[in-house]
Amino acid sequence: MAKCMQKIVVMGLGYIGLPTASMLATKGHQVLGVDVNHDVVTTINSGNIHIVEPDLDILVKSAVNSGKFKASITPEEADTFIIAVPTPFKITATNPKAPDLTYVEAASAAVAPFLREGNLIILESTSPVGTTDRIAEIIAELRPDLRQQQIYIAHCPERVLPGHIIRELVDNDRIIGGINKPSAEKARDLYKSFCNGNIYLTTSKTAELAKLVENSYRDVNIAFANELSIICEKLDINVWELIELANKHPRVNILQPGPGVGGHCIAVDPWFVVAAVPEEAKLIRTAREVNDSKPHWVLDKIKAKAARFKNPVIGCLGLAFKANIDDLRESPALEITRALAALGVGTLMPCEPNLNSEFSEFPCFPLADVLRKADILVVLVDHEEFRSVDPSILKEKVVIDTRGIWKIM
Ligand code: SAJ
Repeated sequence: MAKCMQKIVVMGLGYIGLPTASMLATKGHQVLGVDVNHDVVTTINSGNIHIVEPDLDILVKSAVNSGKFKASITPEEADTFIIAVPTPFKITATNPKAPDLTYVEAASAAVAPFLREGNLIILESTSPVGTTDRIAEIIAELRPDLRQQQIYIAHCPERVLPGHIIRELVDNDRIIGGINKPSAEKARDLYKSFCNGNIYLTTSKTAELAKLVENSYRDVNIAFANELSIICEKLDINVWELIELANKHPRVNILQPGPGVGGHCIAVDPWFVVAAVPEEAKLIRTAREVNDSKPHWVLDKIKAKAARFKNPVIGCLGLAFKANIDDLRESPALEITRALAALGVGTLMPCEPNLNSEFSEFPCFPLADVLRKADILVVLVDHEEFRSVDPSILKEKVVIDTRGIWKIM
C-alpha cells in the first residue's frame, strides 16, 4: 500500500456510507464496508447497489472490481473507522422528537474491540451537539486499556444532496471538528485524498451544530415559502407569480412552496436543535410546525375540490419526497396519498415514474392513463415527466398544483 493509503472501515452502507466507501476505494484505500443487513452486503459484494442514486452503480462496481472494496457484516482492524449510520428521532415521555443515538452508539461499540493505538474514528452521521464526545466516552468505557490521547475522534458531517451525491462528495467544502486539534488534522489528511473542496477545521461541537444549522436554515426558508402559499390562497393571489416577482429584488431569494418537507434530513435535523434548546429555538420549531402542517392543508384542499364530484378519479402525480428520485422517506406526497386512501376520498390513481415494481402499497398508473381518466389532478412532486404535460389536457381538469410546475393557483 502507498504511504498515504489506509485501511478504512465504513460502518453503515446507506446513502452516505456506500458512496463514501466506494469513493475512498477508487482513490486507492483498502475499504471494508460494514452493514447489519445481509442482503445489502451480498448485493454490494456482487458489484450491485440497493439504492437509487445517479452514477453510484458505476462507482461501486469499479470499487468492487478493483479488489479495494468489499462488504461484511462485521468490522476488522483498520487505520480509520467512519461511522455513517442513521440518526432518526424517537418518542420519549418528555419529547416526541428526541434524537435517537442507538445506531451511533451501536456502531461505536462494534468498532471498539478492533481499535489500536493511533486509530482515527470519524462520525459522518448528522448528530446532536455532544455526540462526538459521547463516542469518546463509549470508547473510553469499552477500552480502558487505550489512553484517551491514543485514539483520534472527529466529526465530519455529510453535506451531499440526494440526486447529486457523487459530484457533491468530491466538490463540496467540508467542515471537520475534532475532539482535539490532532484529531481534526488527521481526518483532514484522509478527506484530502478525495475531496476537491476546501476543508475547514473546528471543534466537534461546532461541526455538529453547523450541520444542523445548514438544514434548519433551509427548513426555515421553505417554511417561509409554504406560509406565503397559504397567505396567497386567502388573498386570491398567484403565489408562483408573487415569488418570481419578489425574487427580482437583488437581495431576495424566496424558495418554492410545496406539499410539505420530506426526506430523512431537513424534516428531522432541526428537531435536534429544538431538543437541545427548546426555549431558545423558537423560529426553528415554528418552521418545522409550518412545514409539517402543509400536507394537512393540501389534503383539506383536495377534499374540498373532491366534494364537488360524485366519486371523482384523483390523479396523484408523484409519491417521492422530491423531484426525480425514488426516495419515499418522510415524503409529504406519500402522506397525502395515504390519507386520501384512508379517508376513501375518490378513486385514486397514483403515478410515480421513479418507483420500480417492488412498490406494492398502491397500484401506480402510467402518466398517460392518469391524464386521460382523472377528474382532479394533484401535482405532489415536480418530476421532469410531469413538466412536459400538454397544457390543453389540463383545461378539462380540476388541477391542484402544489409544486407550481404549471403555475396554476
Ligand atoms: N423543498 C421545497 N421547496 C424548496 C426546496 C425544497 O419544498 O424550494 C422540499 C423538497 O421537495 C423536499 C425537502 O424540501 O421535500 C428537502 O429537499 P432538499 O432538496 O432541500 O434537501 P435534501 O433533504 O434532499 O438534502 C438536504 C441538503 N441540505 C441543504 O441543502 C442545506 C443536503 O445538502 C444535505 O446533505 C442533506 O439534506 C442531508 O443529508 O442532511
